[in-house]
Amino acid sequence: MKANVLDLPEKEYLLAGNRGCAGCGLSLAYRHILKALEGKALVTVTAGCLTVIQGMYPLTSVQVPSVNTPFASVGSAASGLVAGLRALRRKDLIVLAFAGDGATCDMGIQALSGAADRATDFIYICDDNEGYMNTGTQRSSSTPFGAITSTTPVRGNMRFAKDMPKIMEDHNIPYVCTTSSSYPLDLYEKMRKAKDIKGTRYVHLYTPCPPGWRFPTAQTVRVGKLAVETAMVVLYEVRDGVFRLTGPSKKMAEEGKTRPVTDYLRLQGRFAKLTEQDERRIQDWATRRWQGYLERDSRSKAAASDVDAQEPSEG
Ligand SMILES: Cc1ncc(C[n+]2csc(CCOP(=O)(O)OP(=O)(O)O)c2C)c(N)n1
Ligand code: SF4
Repeated sequence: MKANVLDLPEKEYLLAGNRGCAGCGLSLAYRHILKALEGKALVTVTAGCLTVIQGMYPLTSVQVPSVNTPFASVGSAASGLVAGLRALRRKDLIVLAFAGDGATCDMGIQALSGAADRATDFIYICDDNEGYMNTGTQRSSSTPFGAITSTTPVRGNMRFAKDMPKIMEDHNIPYVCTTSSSYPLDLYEKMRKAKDIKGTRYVHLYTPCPPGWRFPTAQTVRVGKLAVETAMVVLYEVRDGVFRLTGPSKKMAEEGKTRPVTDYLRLQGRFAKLTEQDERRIQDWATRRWQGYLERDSRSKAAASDVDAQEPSEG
């Protein structure tokens, strides 16, 4: 059954007055993630905006236990925590590894790959704010083409982002999904689903960041929604190898509609130096990728109806 905003638990596990910037997509998302897990999580987190939001010892803004770990070892730290909980026969807690896109796509990819290869029973969330935001917006391999960062200040970033969810899909793990802080119900439902699956579950979470992306703090939800409506970000899940578009992306596929990428790009100061040719390249990239997702979605539907047709009819 689909979640409704009225179904969300009232209990808060991320407290108000934390150190996130005004309009931070990550703090909005983290609130819903902890609600979906009912606070029954043992979190391991790398240095980044979430460590700051969670607070510095002896203060904390969260009501869940949390371990800070170096960038390169969050996958290994999670494996150790899973083994520790097993030894203690604690079945009530889920290990949640949480890391930014710099920590995931650049520095921690090998330990994450190893944990997935060992079928470690945990949820990994890559919080993708498309750069090293906590240290002042450096480029990561998940930064989009054309974005100005403090390490690509002149022309902007000249490479398209690494497709991290696709890399995780190729580890043949039971669950991979993409979601966004601008769609809290989509995020909540996917977290509830991930919670009940055994093995490695990978969640790629897009979180707009007002200071890093250079837009007004009141526009966070709008910017995240425009990313999806222009197909710069596509929401989907892959359950046991079966791909399907979800939520707003599924609706866009049914209606055959996407908005031009300019609607998304022009709201953000980080894209201020794009030339017309750059914009065309980004539009082509988004259109080509979207087409690929539509084809995958249709193939999955066709395969499901083939199976239905082969089922012996009752009676
Ligand atoms: C080994 C090491 N190098 C550098 C740093 C400094 N540092 C702290 S947070 C951070 C940025 C992390 O970026 P990302 O993983 O994308 O997370 P975000 O800050 O965007 O949440 C860096 C470089 C560090 N803590 N440890
Ligand atoms: S820099 Fe960006 S991601 Fe980090 S706390 Fe501020 S708004 Fe959130």
